[in-house]
Amino acid sequence: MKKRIAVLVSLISLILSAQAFAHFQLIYTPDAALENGGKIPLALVFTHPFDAGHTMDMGTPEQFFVLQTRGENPVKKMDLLDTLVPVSWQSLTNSGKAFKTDYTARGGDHIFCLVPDPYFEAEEDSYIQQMTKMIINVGGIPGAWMEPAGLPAEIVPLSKPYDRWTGNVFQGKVLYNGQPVPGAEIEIEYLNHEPLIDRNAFARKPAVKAPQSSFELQTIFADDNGIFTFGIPKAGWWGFAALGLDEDATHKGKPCSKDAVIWIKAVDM
Ligand SMILES: [Cu+2]
Repeated sequence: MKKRIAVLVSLISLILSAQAFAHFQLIYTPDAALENGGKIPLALVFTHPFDAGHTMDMGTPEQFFVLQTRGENPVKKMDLLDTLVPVSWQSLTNSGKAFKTDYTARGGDHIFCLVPDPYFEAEEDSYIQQMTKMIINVGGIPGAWMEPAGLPAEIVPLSKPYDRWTGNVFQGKVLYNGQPVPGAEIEIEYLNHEPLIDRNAFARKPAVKAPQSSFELQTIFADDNGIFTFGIPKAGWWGFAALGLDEDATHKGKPCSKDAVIWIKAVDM
């Protein structure tokens, strides 16, 4: 019996430690390429997207803003921090503090940028801060999706992030303080449980089932110029997280992983 409990405990800690590497800061809205402008919902959730697993409590973000870009017009920055409404988001295993807001999108690109409050991961006695971007377009009017947003850590798309067919590749460039990060490690997850934004919850039913846990969290590396390439196997939202971009970074005297996250949506042809 004791042995069985020991096996169980080590199994559980294995599962927990595997999960600990798959945090993803999400900025979610249902559609990336909109035909018409109007009000769209946004949800900020710090979670494990493939299995809609443990959802972490978010603190009040340091920054949340949108860059509105349209043709040659100057970029307009709009602060969205004050619009955020705290919610309790239900994962398949727990609930965590998250945020929601509504946003009125007009023609062009809208580059949403989030600098979260660093999250304390007690198990690792360190912090995680995932600077996150998500880009939508309204009406096919060109915008500045390819320009850096100026975040301390960020992934700059080299492929238009909202025009990917399933089977296309997505390319991005990892920057830290504006400089490319050679060989950056990038984790990739599929948003496998649809966020039910009205219910502050993930759908229980997954879109796909992984044959083995390696497939839940894919790993690739950037090249010497900080550029990575990923072939998109399925329609839906994909998250890319470049991890630990500054080995020396600390927060409140403890190590802090400075990560850059981007979300893109592919559709079937
Ligand atoms: Cu995790």
